[in-house]
Amino acid sequence: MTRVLLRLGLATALTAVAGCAGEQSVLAPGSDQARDLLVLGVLLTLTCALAYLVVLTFLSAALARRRRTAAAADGAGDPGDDARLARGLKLWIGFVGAGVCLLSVASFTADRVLARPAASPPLDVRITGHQWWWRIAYRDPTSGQWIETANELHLPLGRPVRLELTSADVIHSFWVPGLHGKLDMIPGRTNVLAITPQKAGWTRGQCGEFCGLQHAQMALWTKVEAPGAFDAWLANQVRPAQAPASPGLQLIETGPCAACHTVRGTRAAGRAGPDLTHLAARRDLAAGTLPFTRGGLAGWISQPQALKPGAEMPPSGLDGQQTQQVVAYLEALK
Ligand code: HEC
Ligand SMILES: [Cu+2]
Repeated sequence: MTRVLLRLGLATALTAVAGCAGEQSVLAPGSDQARDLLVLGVLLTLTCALAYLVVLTFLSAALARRRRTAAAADGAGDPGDDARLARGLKLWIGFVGAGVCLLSVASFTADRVLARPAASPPLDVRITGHQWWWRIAYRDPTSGQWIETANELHLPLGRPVRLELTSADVIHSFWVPGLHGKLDMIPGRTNVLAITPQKAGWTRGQCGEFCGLQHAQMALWTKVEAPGAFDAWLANQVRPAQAPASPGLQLIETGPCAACHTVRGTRAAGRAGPDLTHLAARRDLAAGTLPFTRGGLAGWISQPQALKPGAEMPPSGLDGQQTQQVVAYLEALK
């Protein structure tokens, strides 16, 4: 029995520890805000752990003492005990009071620091949660117009970013643990999150509020890159589709795809699904459901319901050759 319990405990602990590592981790802060939150989290945990240890120590001492008293024949207490108990209690109340004050000041300060406006004008990004994908909009630095992309967030290293978060349907939650805490995306309301990324590379985010059947397949890969690389990425996103006209484009423009998807620079201007203008520049399909590959793309277009049951996209109804043509066009949307 104890061995089973021991093994279960060990397995649980290992699973928990495994969850701490890797690409989606609170313990690997990649921004000023994530670091501040981690410092606060460590302080809270250590203070509570210390209080727990003190309680356990005194509990064990009390148990041992009771055994000793019971063993003594007369059972009379030591008069010095009461005085010691009173002193111990005063110390304990002092410790708890100081701990509560410390944690209140620390969390108040962290909150103020997180709410502080950016020192330089931030980059504005709007993110809208959808069942079950992310609409992302950036402002074109030259024209000032908002341009759209989806499902992959790019941020410049070292530059403050202001994220405006909302939802188009149910409550979702923006959660990229390497960059900040979780913030809900609520229909009809805009919540703002300030982030200054400090670590280049990919980090994974995930919708943090149960939002329906495919909530688990609503990932948000985020790439923090050097300002030059970010500007080049944004300049490319701003351009209309670069793929030449082809039978695939014709199928998209005349078929049902255009009712839901936009490919800027073509007649496809639907708004119900993700913008596809630079689809081939993304690493994944359908909010992290499958990697961007030719086979994945063909499978997704033919049978989205088999890959992400419930997704708001119907099967294309295209035959094999048409599917290949559409895939060839989409692959050229760099
Ligand atoms: C009824 C609206 C609708 C129609 C019609 C439709 N789609 Fe979609 N499409 C969506 C939605 C919604 C999503 C997001 C699904 C998700 O990830 O949960 C999507 C996702 C996609 C994606 C993945 C985008 C990304 O950012 O990863 C591709 C590619 C795509 N659709 C291509 C097509 C093509 C090609 C057609 C026509 C054959 C088509 N869609 C028809 C609504 C539609
Ligand atoms: Cu969700």
